[in-house]
Amino acid sequence: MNDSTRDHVAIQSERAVLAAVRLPDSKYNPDDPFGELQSLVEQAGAIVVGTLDQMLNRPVSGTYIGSGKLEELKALCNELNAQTVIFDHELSPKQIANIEKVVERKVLDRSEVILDIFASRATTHEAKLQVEIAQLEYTYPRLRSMWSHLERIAGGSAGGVGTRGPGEQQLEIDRRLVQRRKSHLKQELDKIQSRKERSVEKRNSDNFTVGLVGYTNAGKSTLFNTLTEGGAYADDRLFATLMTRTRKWELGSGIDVMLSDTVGFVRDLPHNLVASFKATLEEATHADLLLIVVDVSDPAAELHFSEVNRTLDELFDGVAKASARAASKGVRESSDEIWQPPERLVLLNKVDRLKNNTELLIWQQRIPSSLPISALPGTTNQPSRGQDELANRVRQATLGEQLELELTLPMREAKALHTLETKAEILDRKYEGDKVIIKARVGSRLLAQLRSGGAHISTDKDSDLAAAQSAWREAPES
Ligand SMILES: Nc1nc2c(ncn2[C@@H]2O[C@H](COP(=O)(O)OP(=O)(O)O)[C@@H](O)[C@H]2O)c(=O)[nH]1
Ligand SMILES: [Mg+2]
Repeated sequence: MNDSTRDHVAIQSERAVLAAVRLPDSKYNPDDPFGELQSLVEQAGAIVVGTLDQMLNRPVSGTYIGSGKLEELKALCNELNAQTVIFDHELSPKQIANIEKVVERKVLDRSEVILDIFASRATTHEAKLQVEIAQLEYTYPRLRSMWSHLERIAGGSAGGVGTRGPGEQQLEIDRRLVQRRKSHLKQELDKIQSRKERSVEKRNSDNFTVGLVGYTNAGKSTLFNTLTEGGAYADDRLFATLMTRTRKWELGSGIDVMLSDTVGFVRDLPHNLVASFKATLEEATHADLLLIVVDVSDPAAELHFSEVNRTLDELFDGVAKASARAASKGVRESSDEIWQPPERLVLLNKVDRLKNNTELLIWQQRIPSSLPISALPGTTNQPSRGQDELANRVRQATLGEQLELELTLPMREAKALHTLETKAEILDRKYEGDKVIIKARVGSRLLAQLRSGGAHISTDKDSDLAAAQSAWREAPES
């Protein structure tokens, strides 16, 4: 396939200049006009060395950007020693060819960058198929113009940078190969999807898992790095569809959770990638807690927030129904495994960029449980904002709802006793024969975890708890 695509659309570690035309109806944050594209390009592994934009009432048809700006763009690339120019729009093959001719560098559009990110991250067979089909669909219509362009710059002879002038005949063969490949991939994808039971996998009960979700440029990766600084990467299968980074996050008091950074929402996601994105998000249903990161300094923040919530609601609704259906058919062995949606905590990020407090107050009124935060690491002059409170909230979530209970354990449950001493609040303790009776404030989730680990603990409220416990997936498999 390499011969029929531009052979180096991947931009890993290339120096890139970003370019954009701002039309009257363009969606962008005037305070951070290249923020979203920069986040995308960096996710694809390139280094952004410069930016250039132009206000226009409508795009110039042949080159999208004006001819004077195009010369400026070339000069900027020369000055900054850039290898690649990335436009914040979808460009036609002809436009790409025309721009490349002037700037004498590889030109990519926004969709190609997104495709590149998905291609480099797809891990499951299904995701790989989806991405390859998307690439064929996006690249295929561009072949003719691309090849004639490449032929021109290669002077009609074989060789040159990444070119092998294929000629008309070769072109026809390439097109047929692309079509054949595409229908083969689609068949294979159909097979996988019809086989795939939309089963609700049991969550990983060893680790409390936390997923970062939100739009691109919201600050997810920054927060991920700040919180887990220096931690080793863990190989976790949470979010396996598109490879994500997972690291241990130490919350203090001996409590660790696994934190995953995810591929973010993007505006105008190429339609043929929606399926892969949804599949990755679907894996978020297996997390214990989702941190929804919103860049409140972005004028589109409200739109982004409601889009994220709407998508999650839809997804969770679907999973809940599938889980209930499975339960009613008796597929489940016990009610312990009925799926519960992960908790959501909304993080109002980049509060340091807000010009006044009013906006923040409005957000906090709307979502009282939300947490203002700055994802940037703190400095001595400027301590980090909201991060300690975040750790507190997550620590609480790991323990579950606080219950005041009388617990009865055999003395030999030394490990469980130790865990209770460190993670619960012991109010009273007495010994009866070979049993310990403890009065404690204890998290329901902690208790369920201890029991699922095999500890024999009975409580004075076991009958009340039975119902509540069926909600915890860590509950013992009886
Ligand atoms: N001022 C400010 N900038 C932030 C904050 N969090 C993230 N950023 C910046 O926002 C940009 C996007 O962040 P990134 O973590 O890549 O976003 P992601 O796409 O959600 O992973 C980067 O330039 C960050 O430095 C914050 O709390 N305050
Ligand atoms: Mg990121």
